[in-house]
Amino acid sequence: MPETTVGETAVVLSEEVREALAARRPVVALESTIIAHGLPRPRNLAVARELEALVREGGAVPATVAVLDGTAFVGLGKEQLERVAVDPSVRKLGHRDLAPALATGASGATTVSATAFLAARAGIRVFATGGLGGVHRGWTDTQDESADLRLLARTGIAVVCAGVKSILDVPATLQRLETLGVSVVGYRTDRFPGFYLTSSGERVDWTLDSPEQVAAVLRAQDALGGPDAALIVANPVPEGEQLDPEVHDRVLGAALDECAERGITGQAVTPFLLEYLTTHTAGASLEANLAAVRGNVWLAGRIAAAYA
Ligand code: PSU
Ligand code: MN
Repeated sequence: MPETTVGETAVVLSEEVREALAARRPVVALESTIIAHGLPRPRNLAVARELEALVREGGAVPATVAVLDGTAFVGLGKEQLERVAVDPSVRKLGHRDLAPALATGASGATTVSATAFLAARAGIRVFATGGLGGVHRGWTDTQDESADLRLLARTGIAVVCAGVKSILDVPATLQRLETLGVSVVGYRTDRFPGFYLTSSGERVDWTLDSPEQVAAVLRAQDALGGPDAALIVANPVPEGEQLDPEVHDRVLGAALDECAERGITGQAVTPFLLEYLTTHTAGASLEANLAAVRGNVWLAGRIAAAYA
């Protein structure tokens, strides 16, 4: 294990991100776990680049977050982004893994929890991803609840997402978010999105219709003394691009059975289920996932621009 010194350079902002933040120009944080562990190779690298381009189209600077050789980077260069996408030794890092990774010189992609933490540290207010982690089905037995929820409960960042992943127990996750004090708004919908599906069927209490309205909520958080928890901006995948709900329910059922049979637990659960769905829907779930992520990343750029 290489010895490293964790010093002031533990978190490094790219020059572009640093300059944008200093000039109060819009910046959008992007996570890297979806790239390294959520999408099949080699498509993942193309998607990583495309997402950064989409943020720019919205008028903001992309800040993809990852840990490389024991340093946390907010804003990746071309080669760094490539490494996250192609290097199979890149681990999956939640928030609790950051300190061990920094201390041991490890490299890893950051989940929502680790990304939200590092982005907020860097002074970034808007973050885009696909679907959040949450309370897993069968949680009463396994106690599997994504660390994303705990981090969102204590991090003042707006997360644009297509709800939480539909592989989860969605009502239980919404309940937890309520308990944790995380604000949830639907973007142009009064239904909580269902990740691959336009709607999870669950209601949301608030509906916002424009990036300016979302930016106004961020300013209201500031006026209330600064955000002490996240704002979830739940942006549904367009109905024409969602996964067929009947296919979704059938294949997800089989995926959950297989996951249990194979005894897959912990960090491996989410990547396993996502990959199973991609394979067993002949790629249709992947297209729906990508459509959701693209929409979120684009909207996040707009929100960041409206807030800056
Ligand atoms: N959204 C996607 N694909 C993903 C993820 C989110 O469209 O792969 C990742 C995020 O990084 C999220 C993680 O934080 O899945 C949740 O993993 P877990 O359930 O192990 O906490
Ligand atoms: Mn988990």
